[in-house]
Amino acid sequence: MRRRSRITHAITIAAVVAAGVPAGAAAHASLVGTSPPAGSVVMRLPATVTIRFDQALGTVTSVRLLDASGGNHVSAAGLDPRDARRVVVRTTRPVAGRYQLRWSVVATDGHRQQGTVSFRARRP
Ligand SMILES: [Cu+2]
Repeated sequence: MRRRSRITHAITIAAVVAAGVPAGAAAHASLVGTSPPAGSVVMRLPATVTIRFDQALGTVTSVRLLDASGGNHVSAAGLDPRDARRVVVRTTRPVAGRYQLRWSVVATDGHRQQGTVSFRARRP
């Protein structure tokens, strides 16, 4: 999956360069990090979880924040209106335990990116 998307991206860059357009025009977004960070243990689920990329995004396709029993704790998710590199996720119904933050976005070059990050909350 990851390899395939890299290959697709390389082909896109090659096509853009061949067309004489600067390669920088093909903005490809990579995950910079999340808050809470991957693998971290927080006291409680924060009211806002953020996902940061190195390039502006076009669309947030889906964001889920799943607890150990599969319950979704997202009340709203979307691009930060002041910074299109950031996805802001409002959370709800905090519980203790492991969370999986699953995101799917489309970068401004039209490429879909998806991933999962896990963290834990000590208390509800
Ligand atoms: Cu791309």
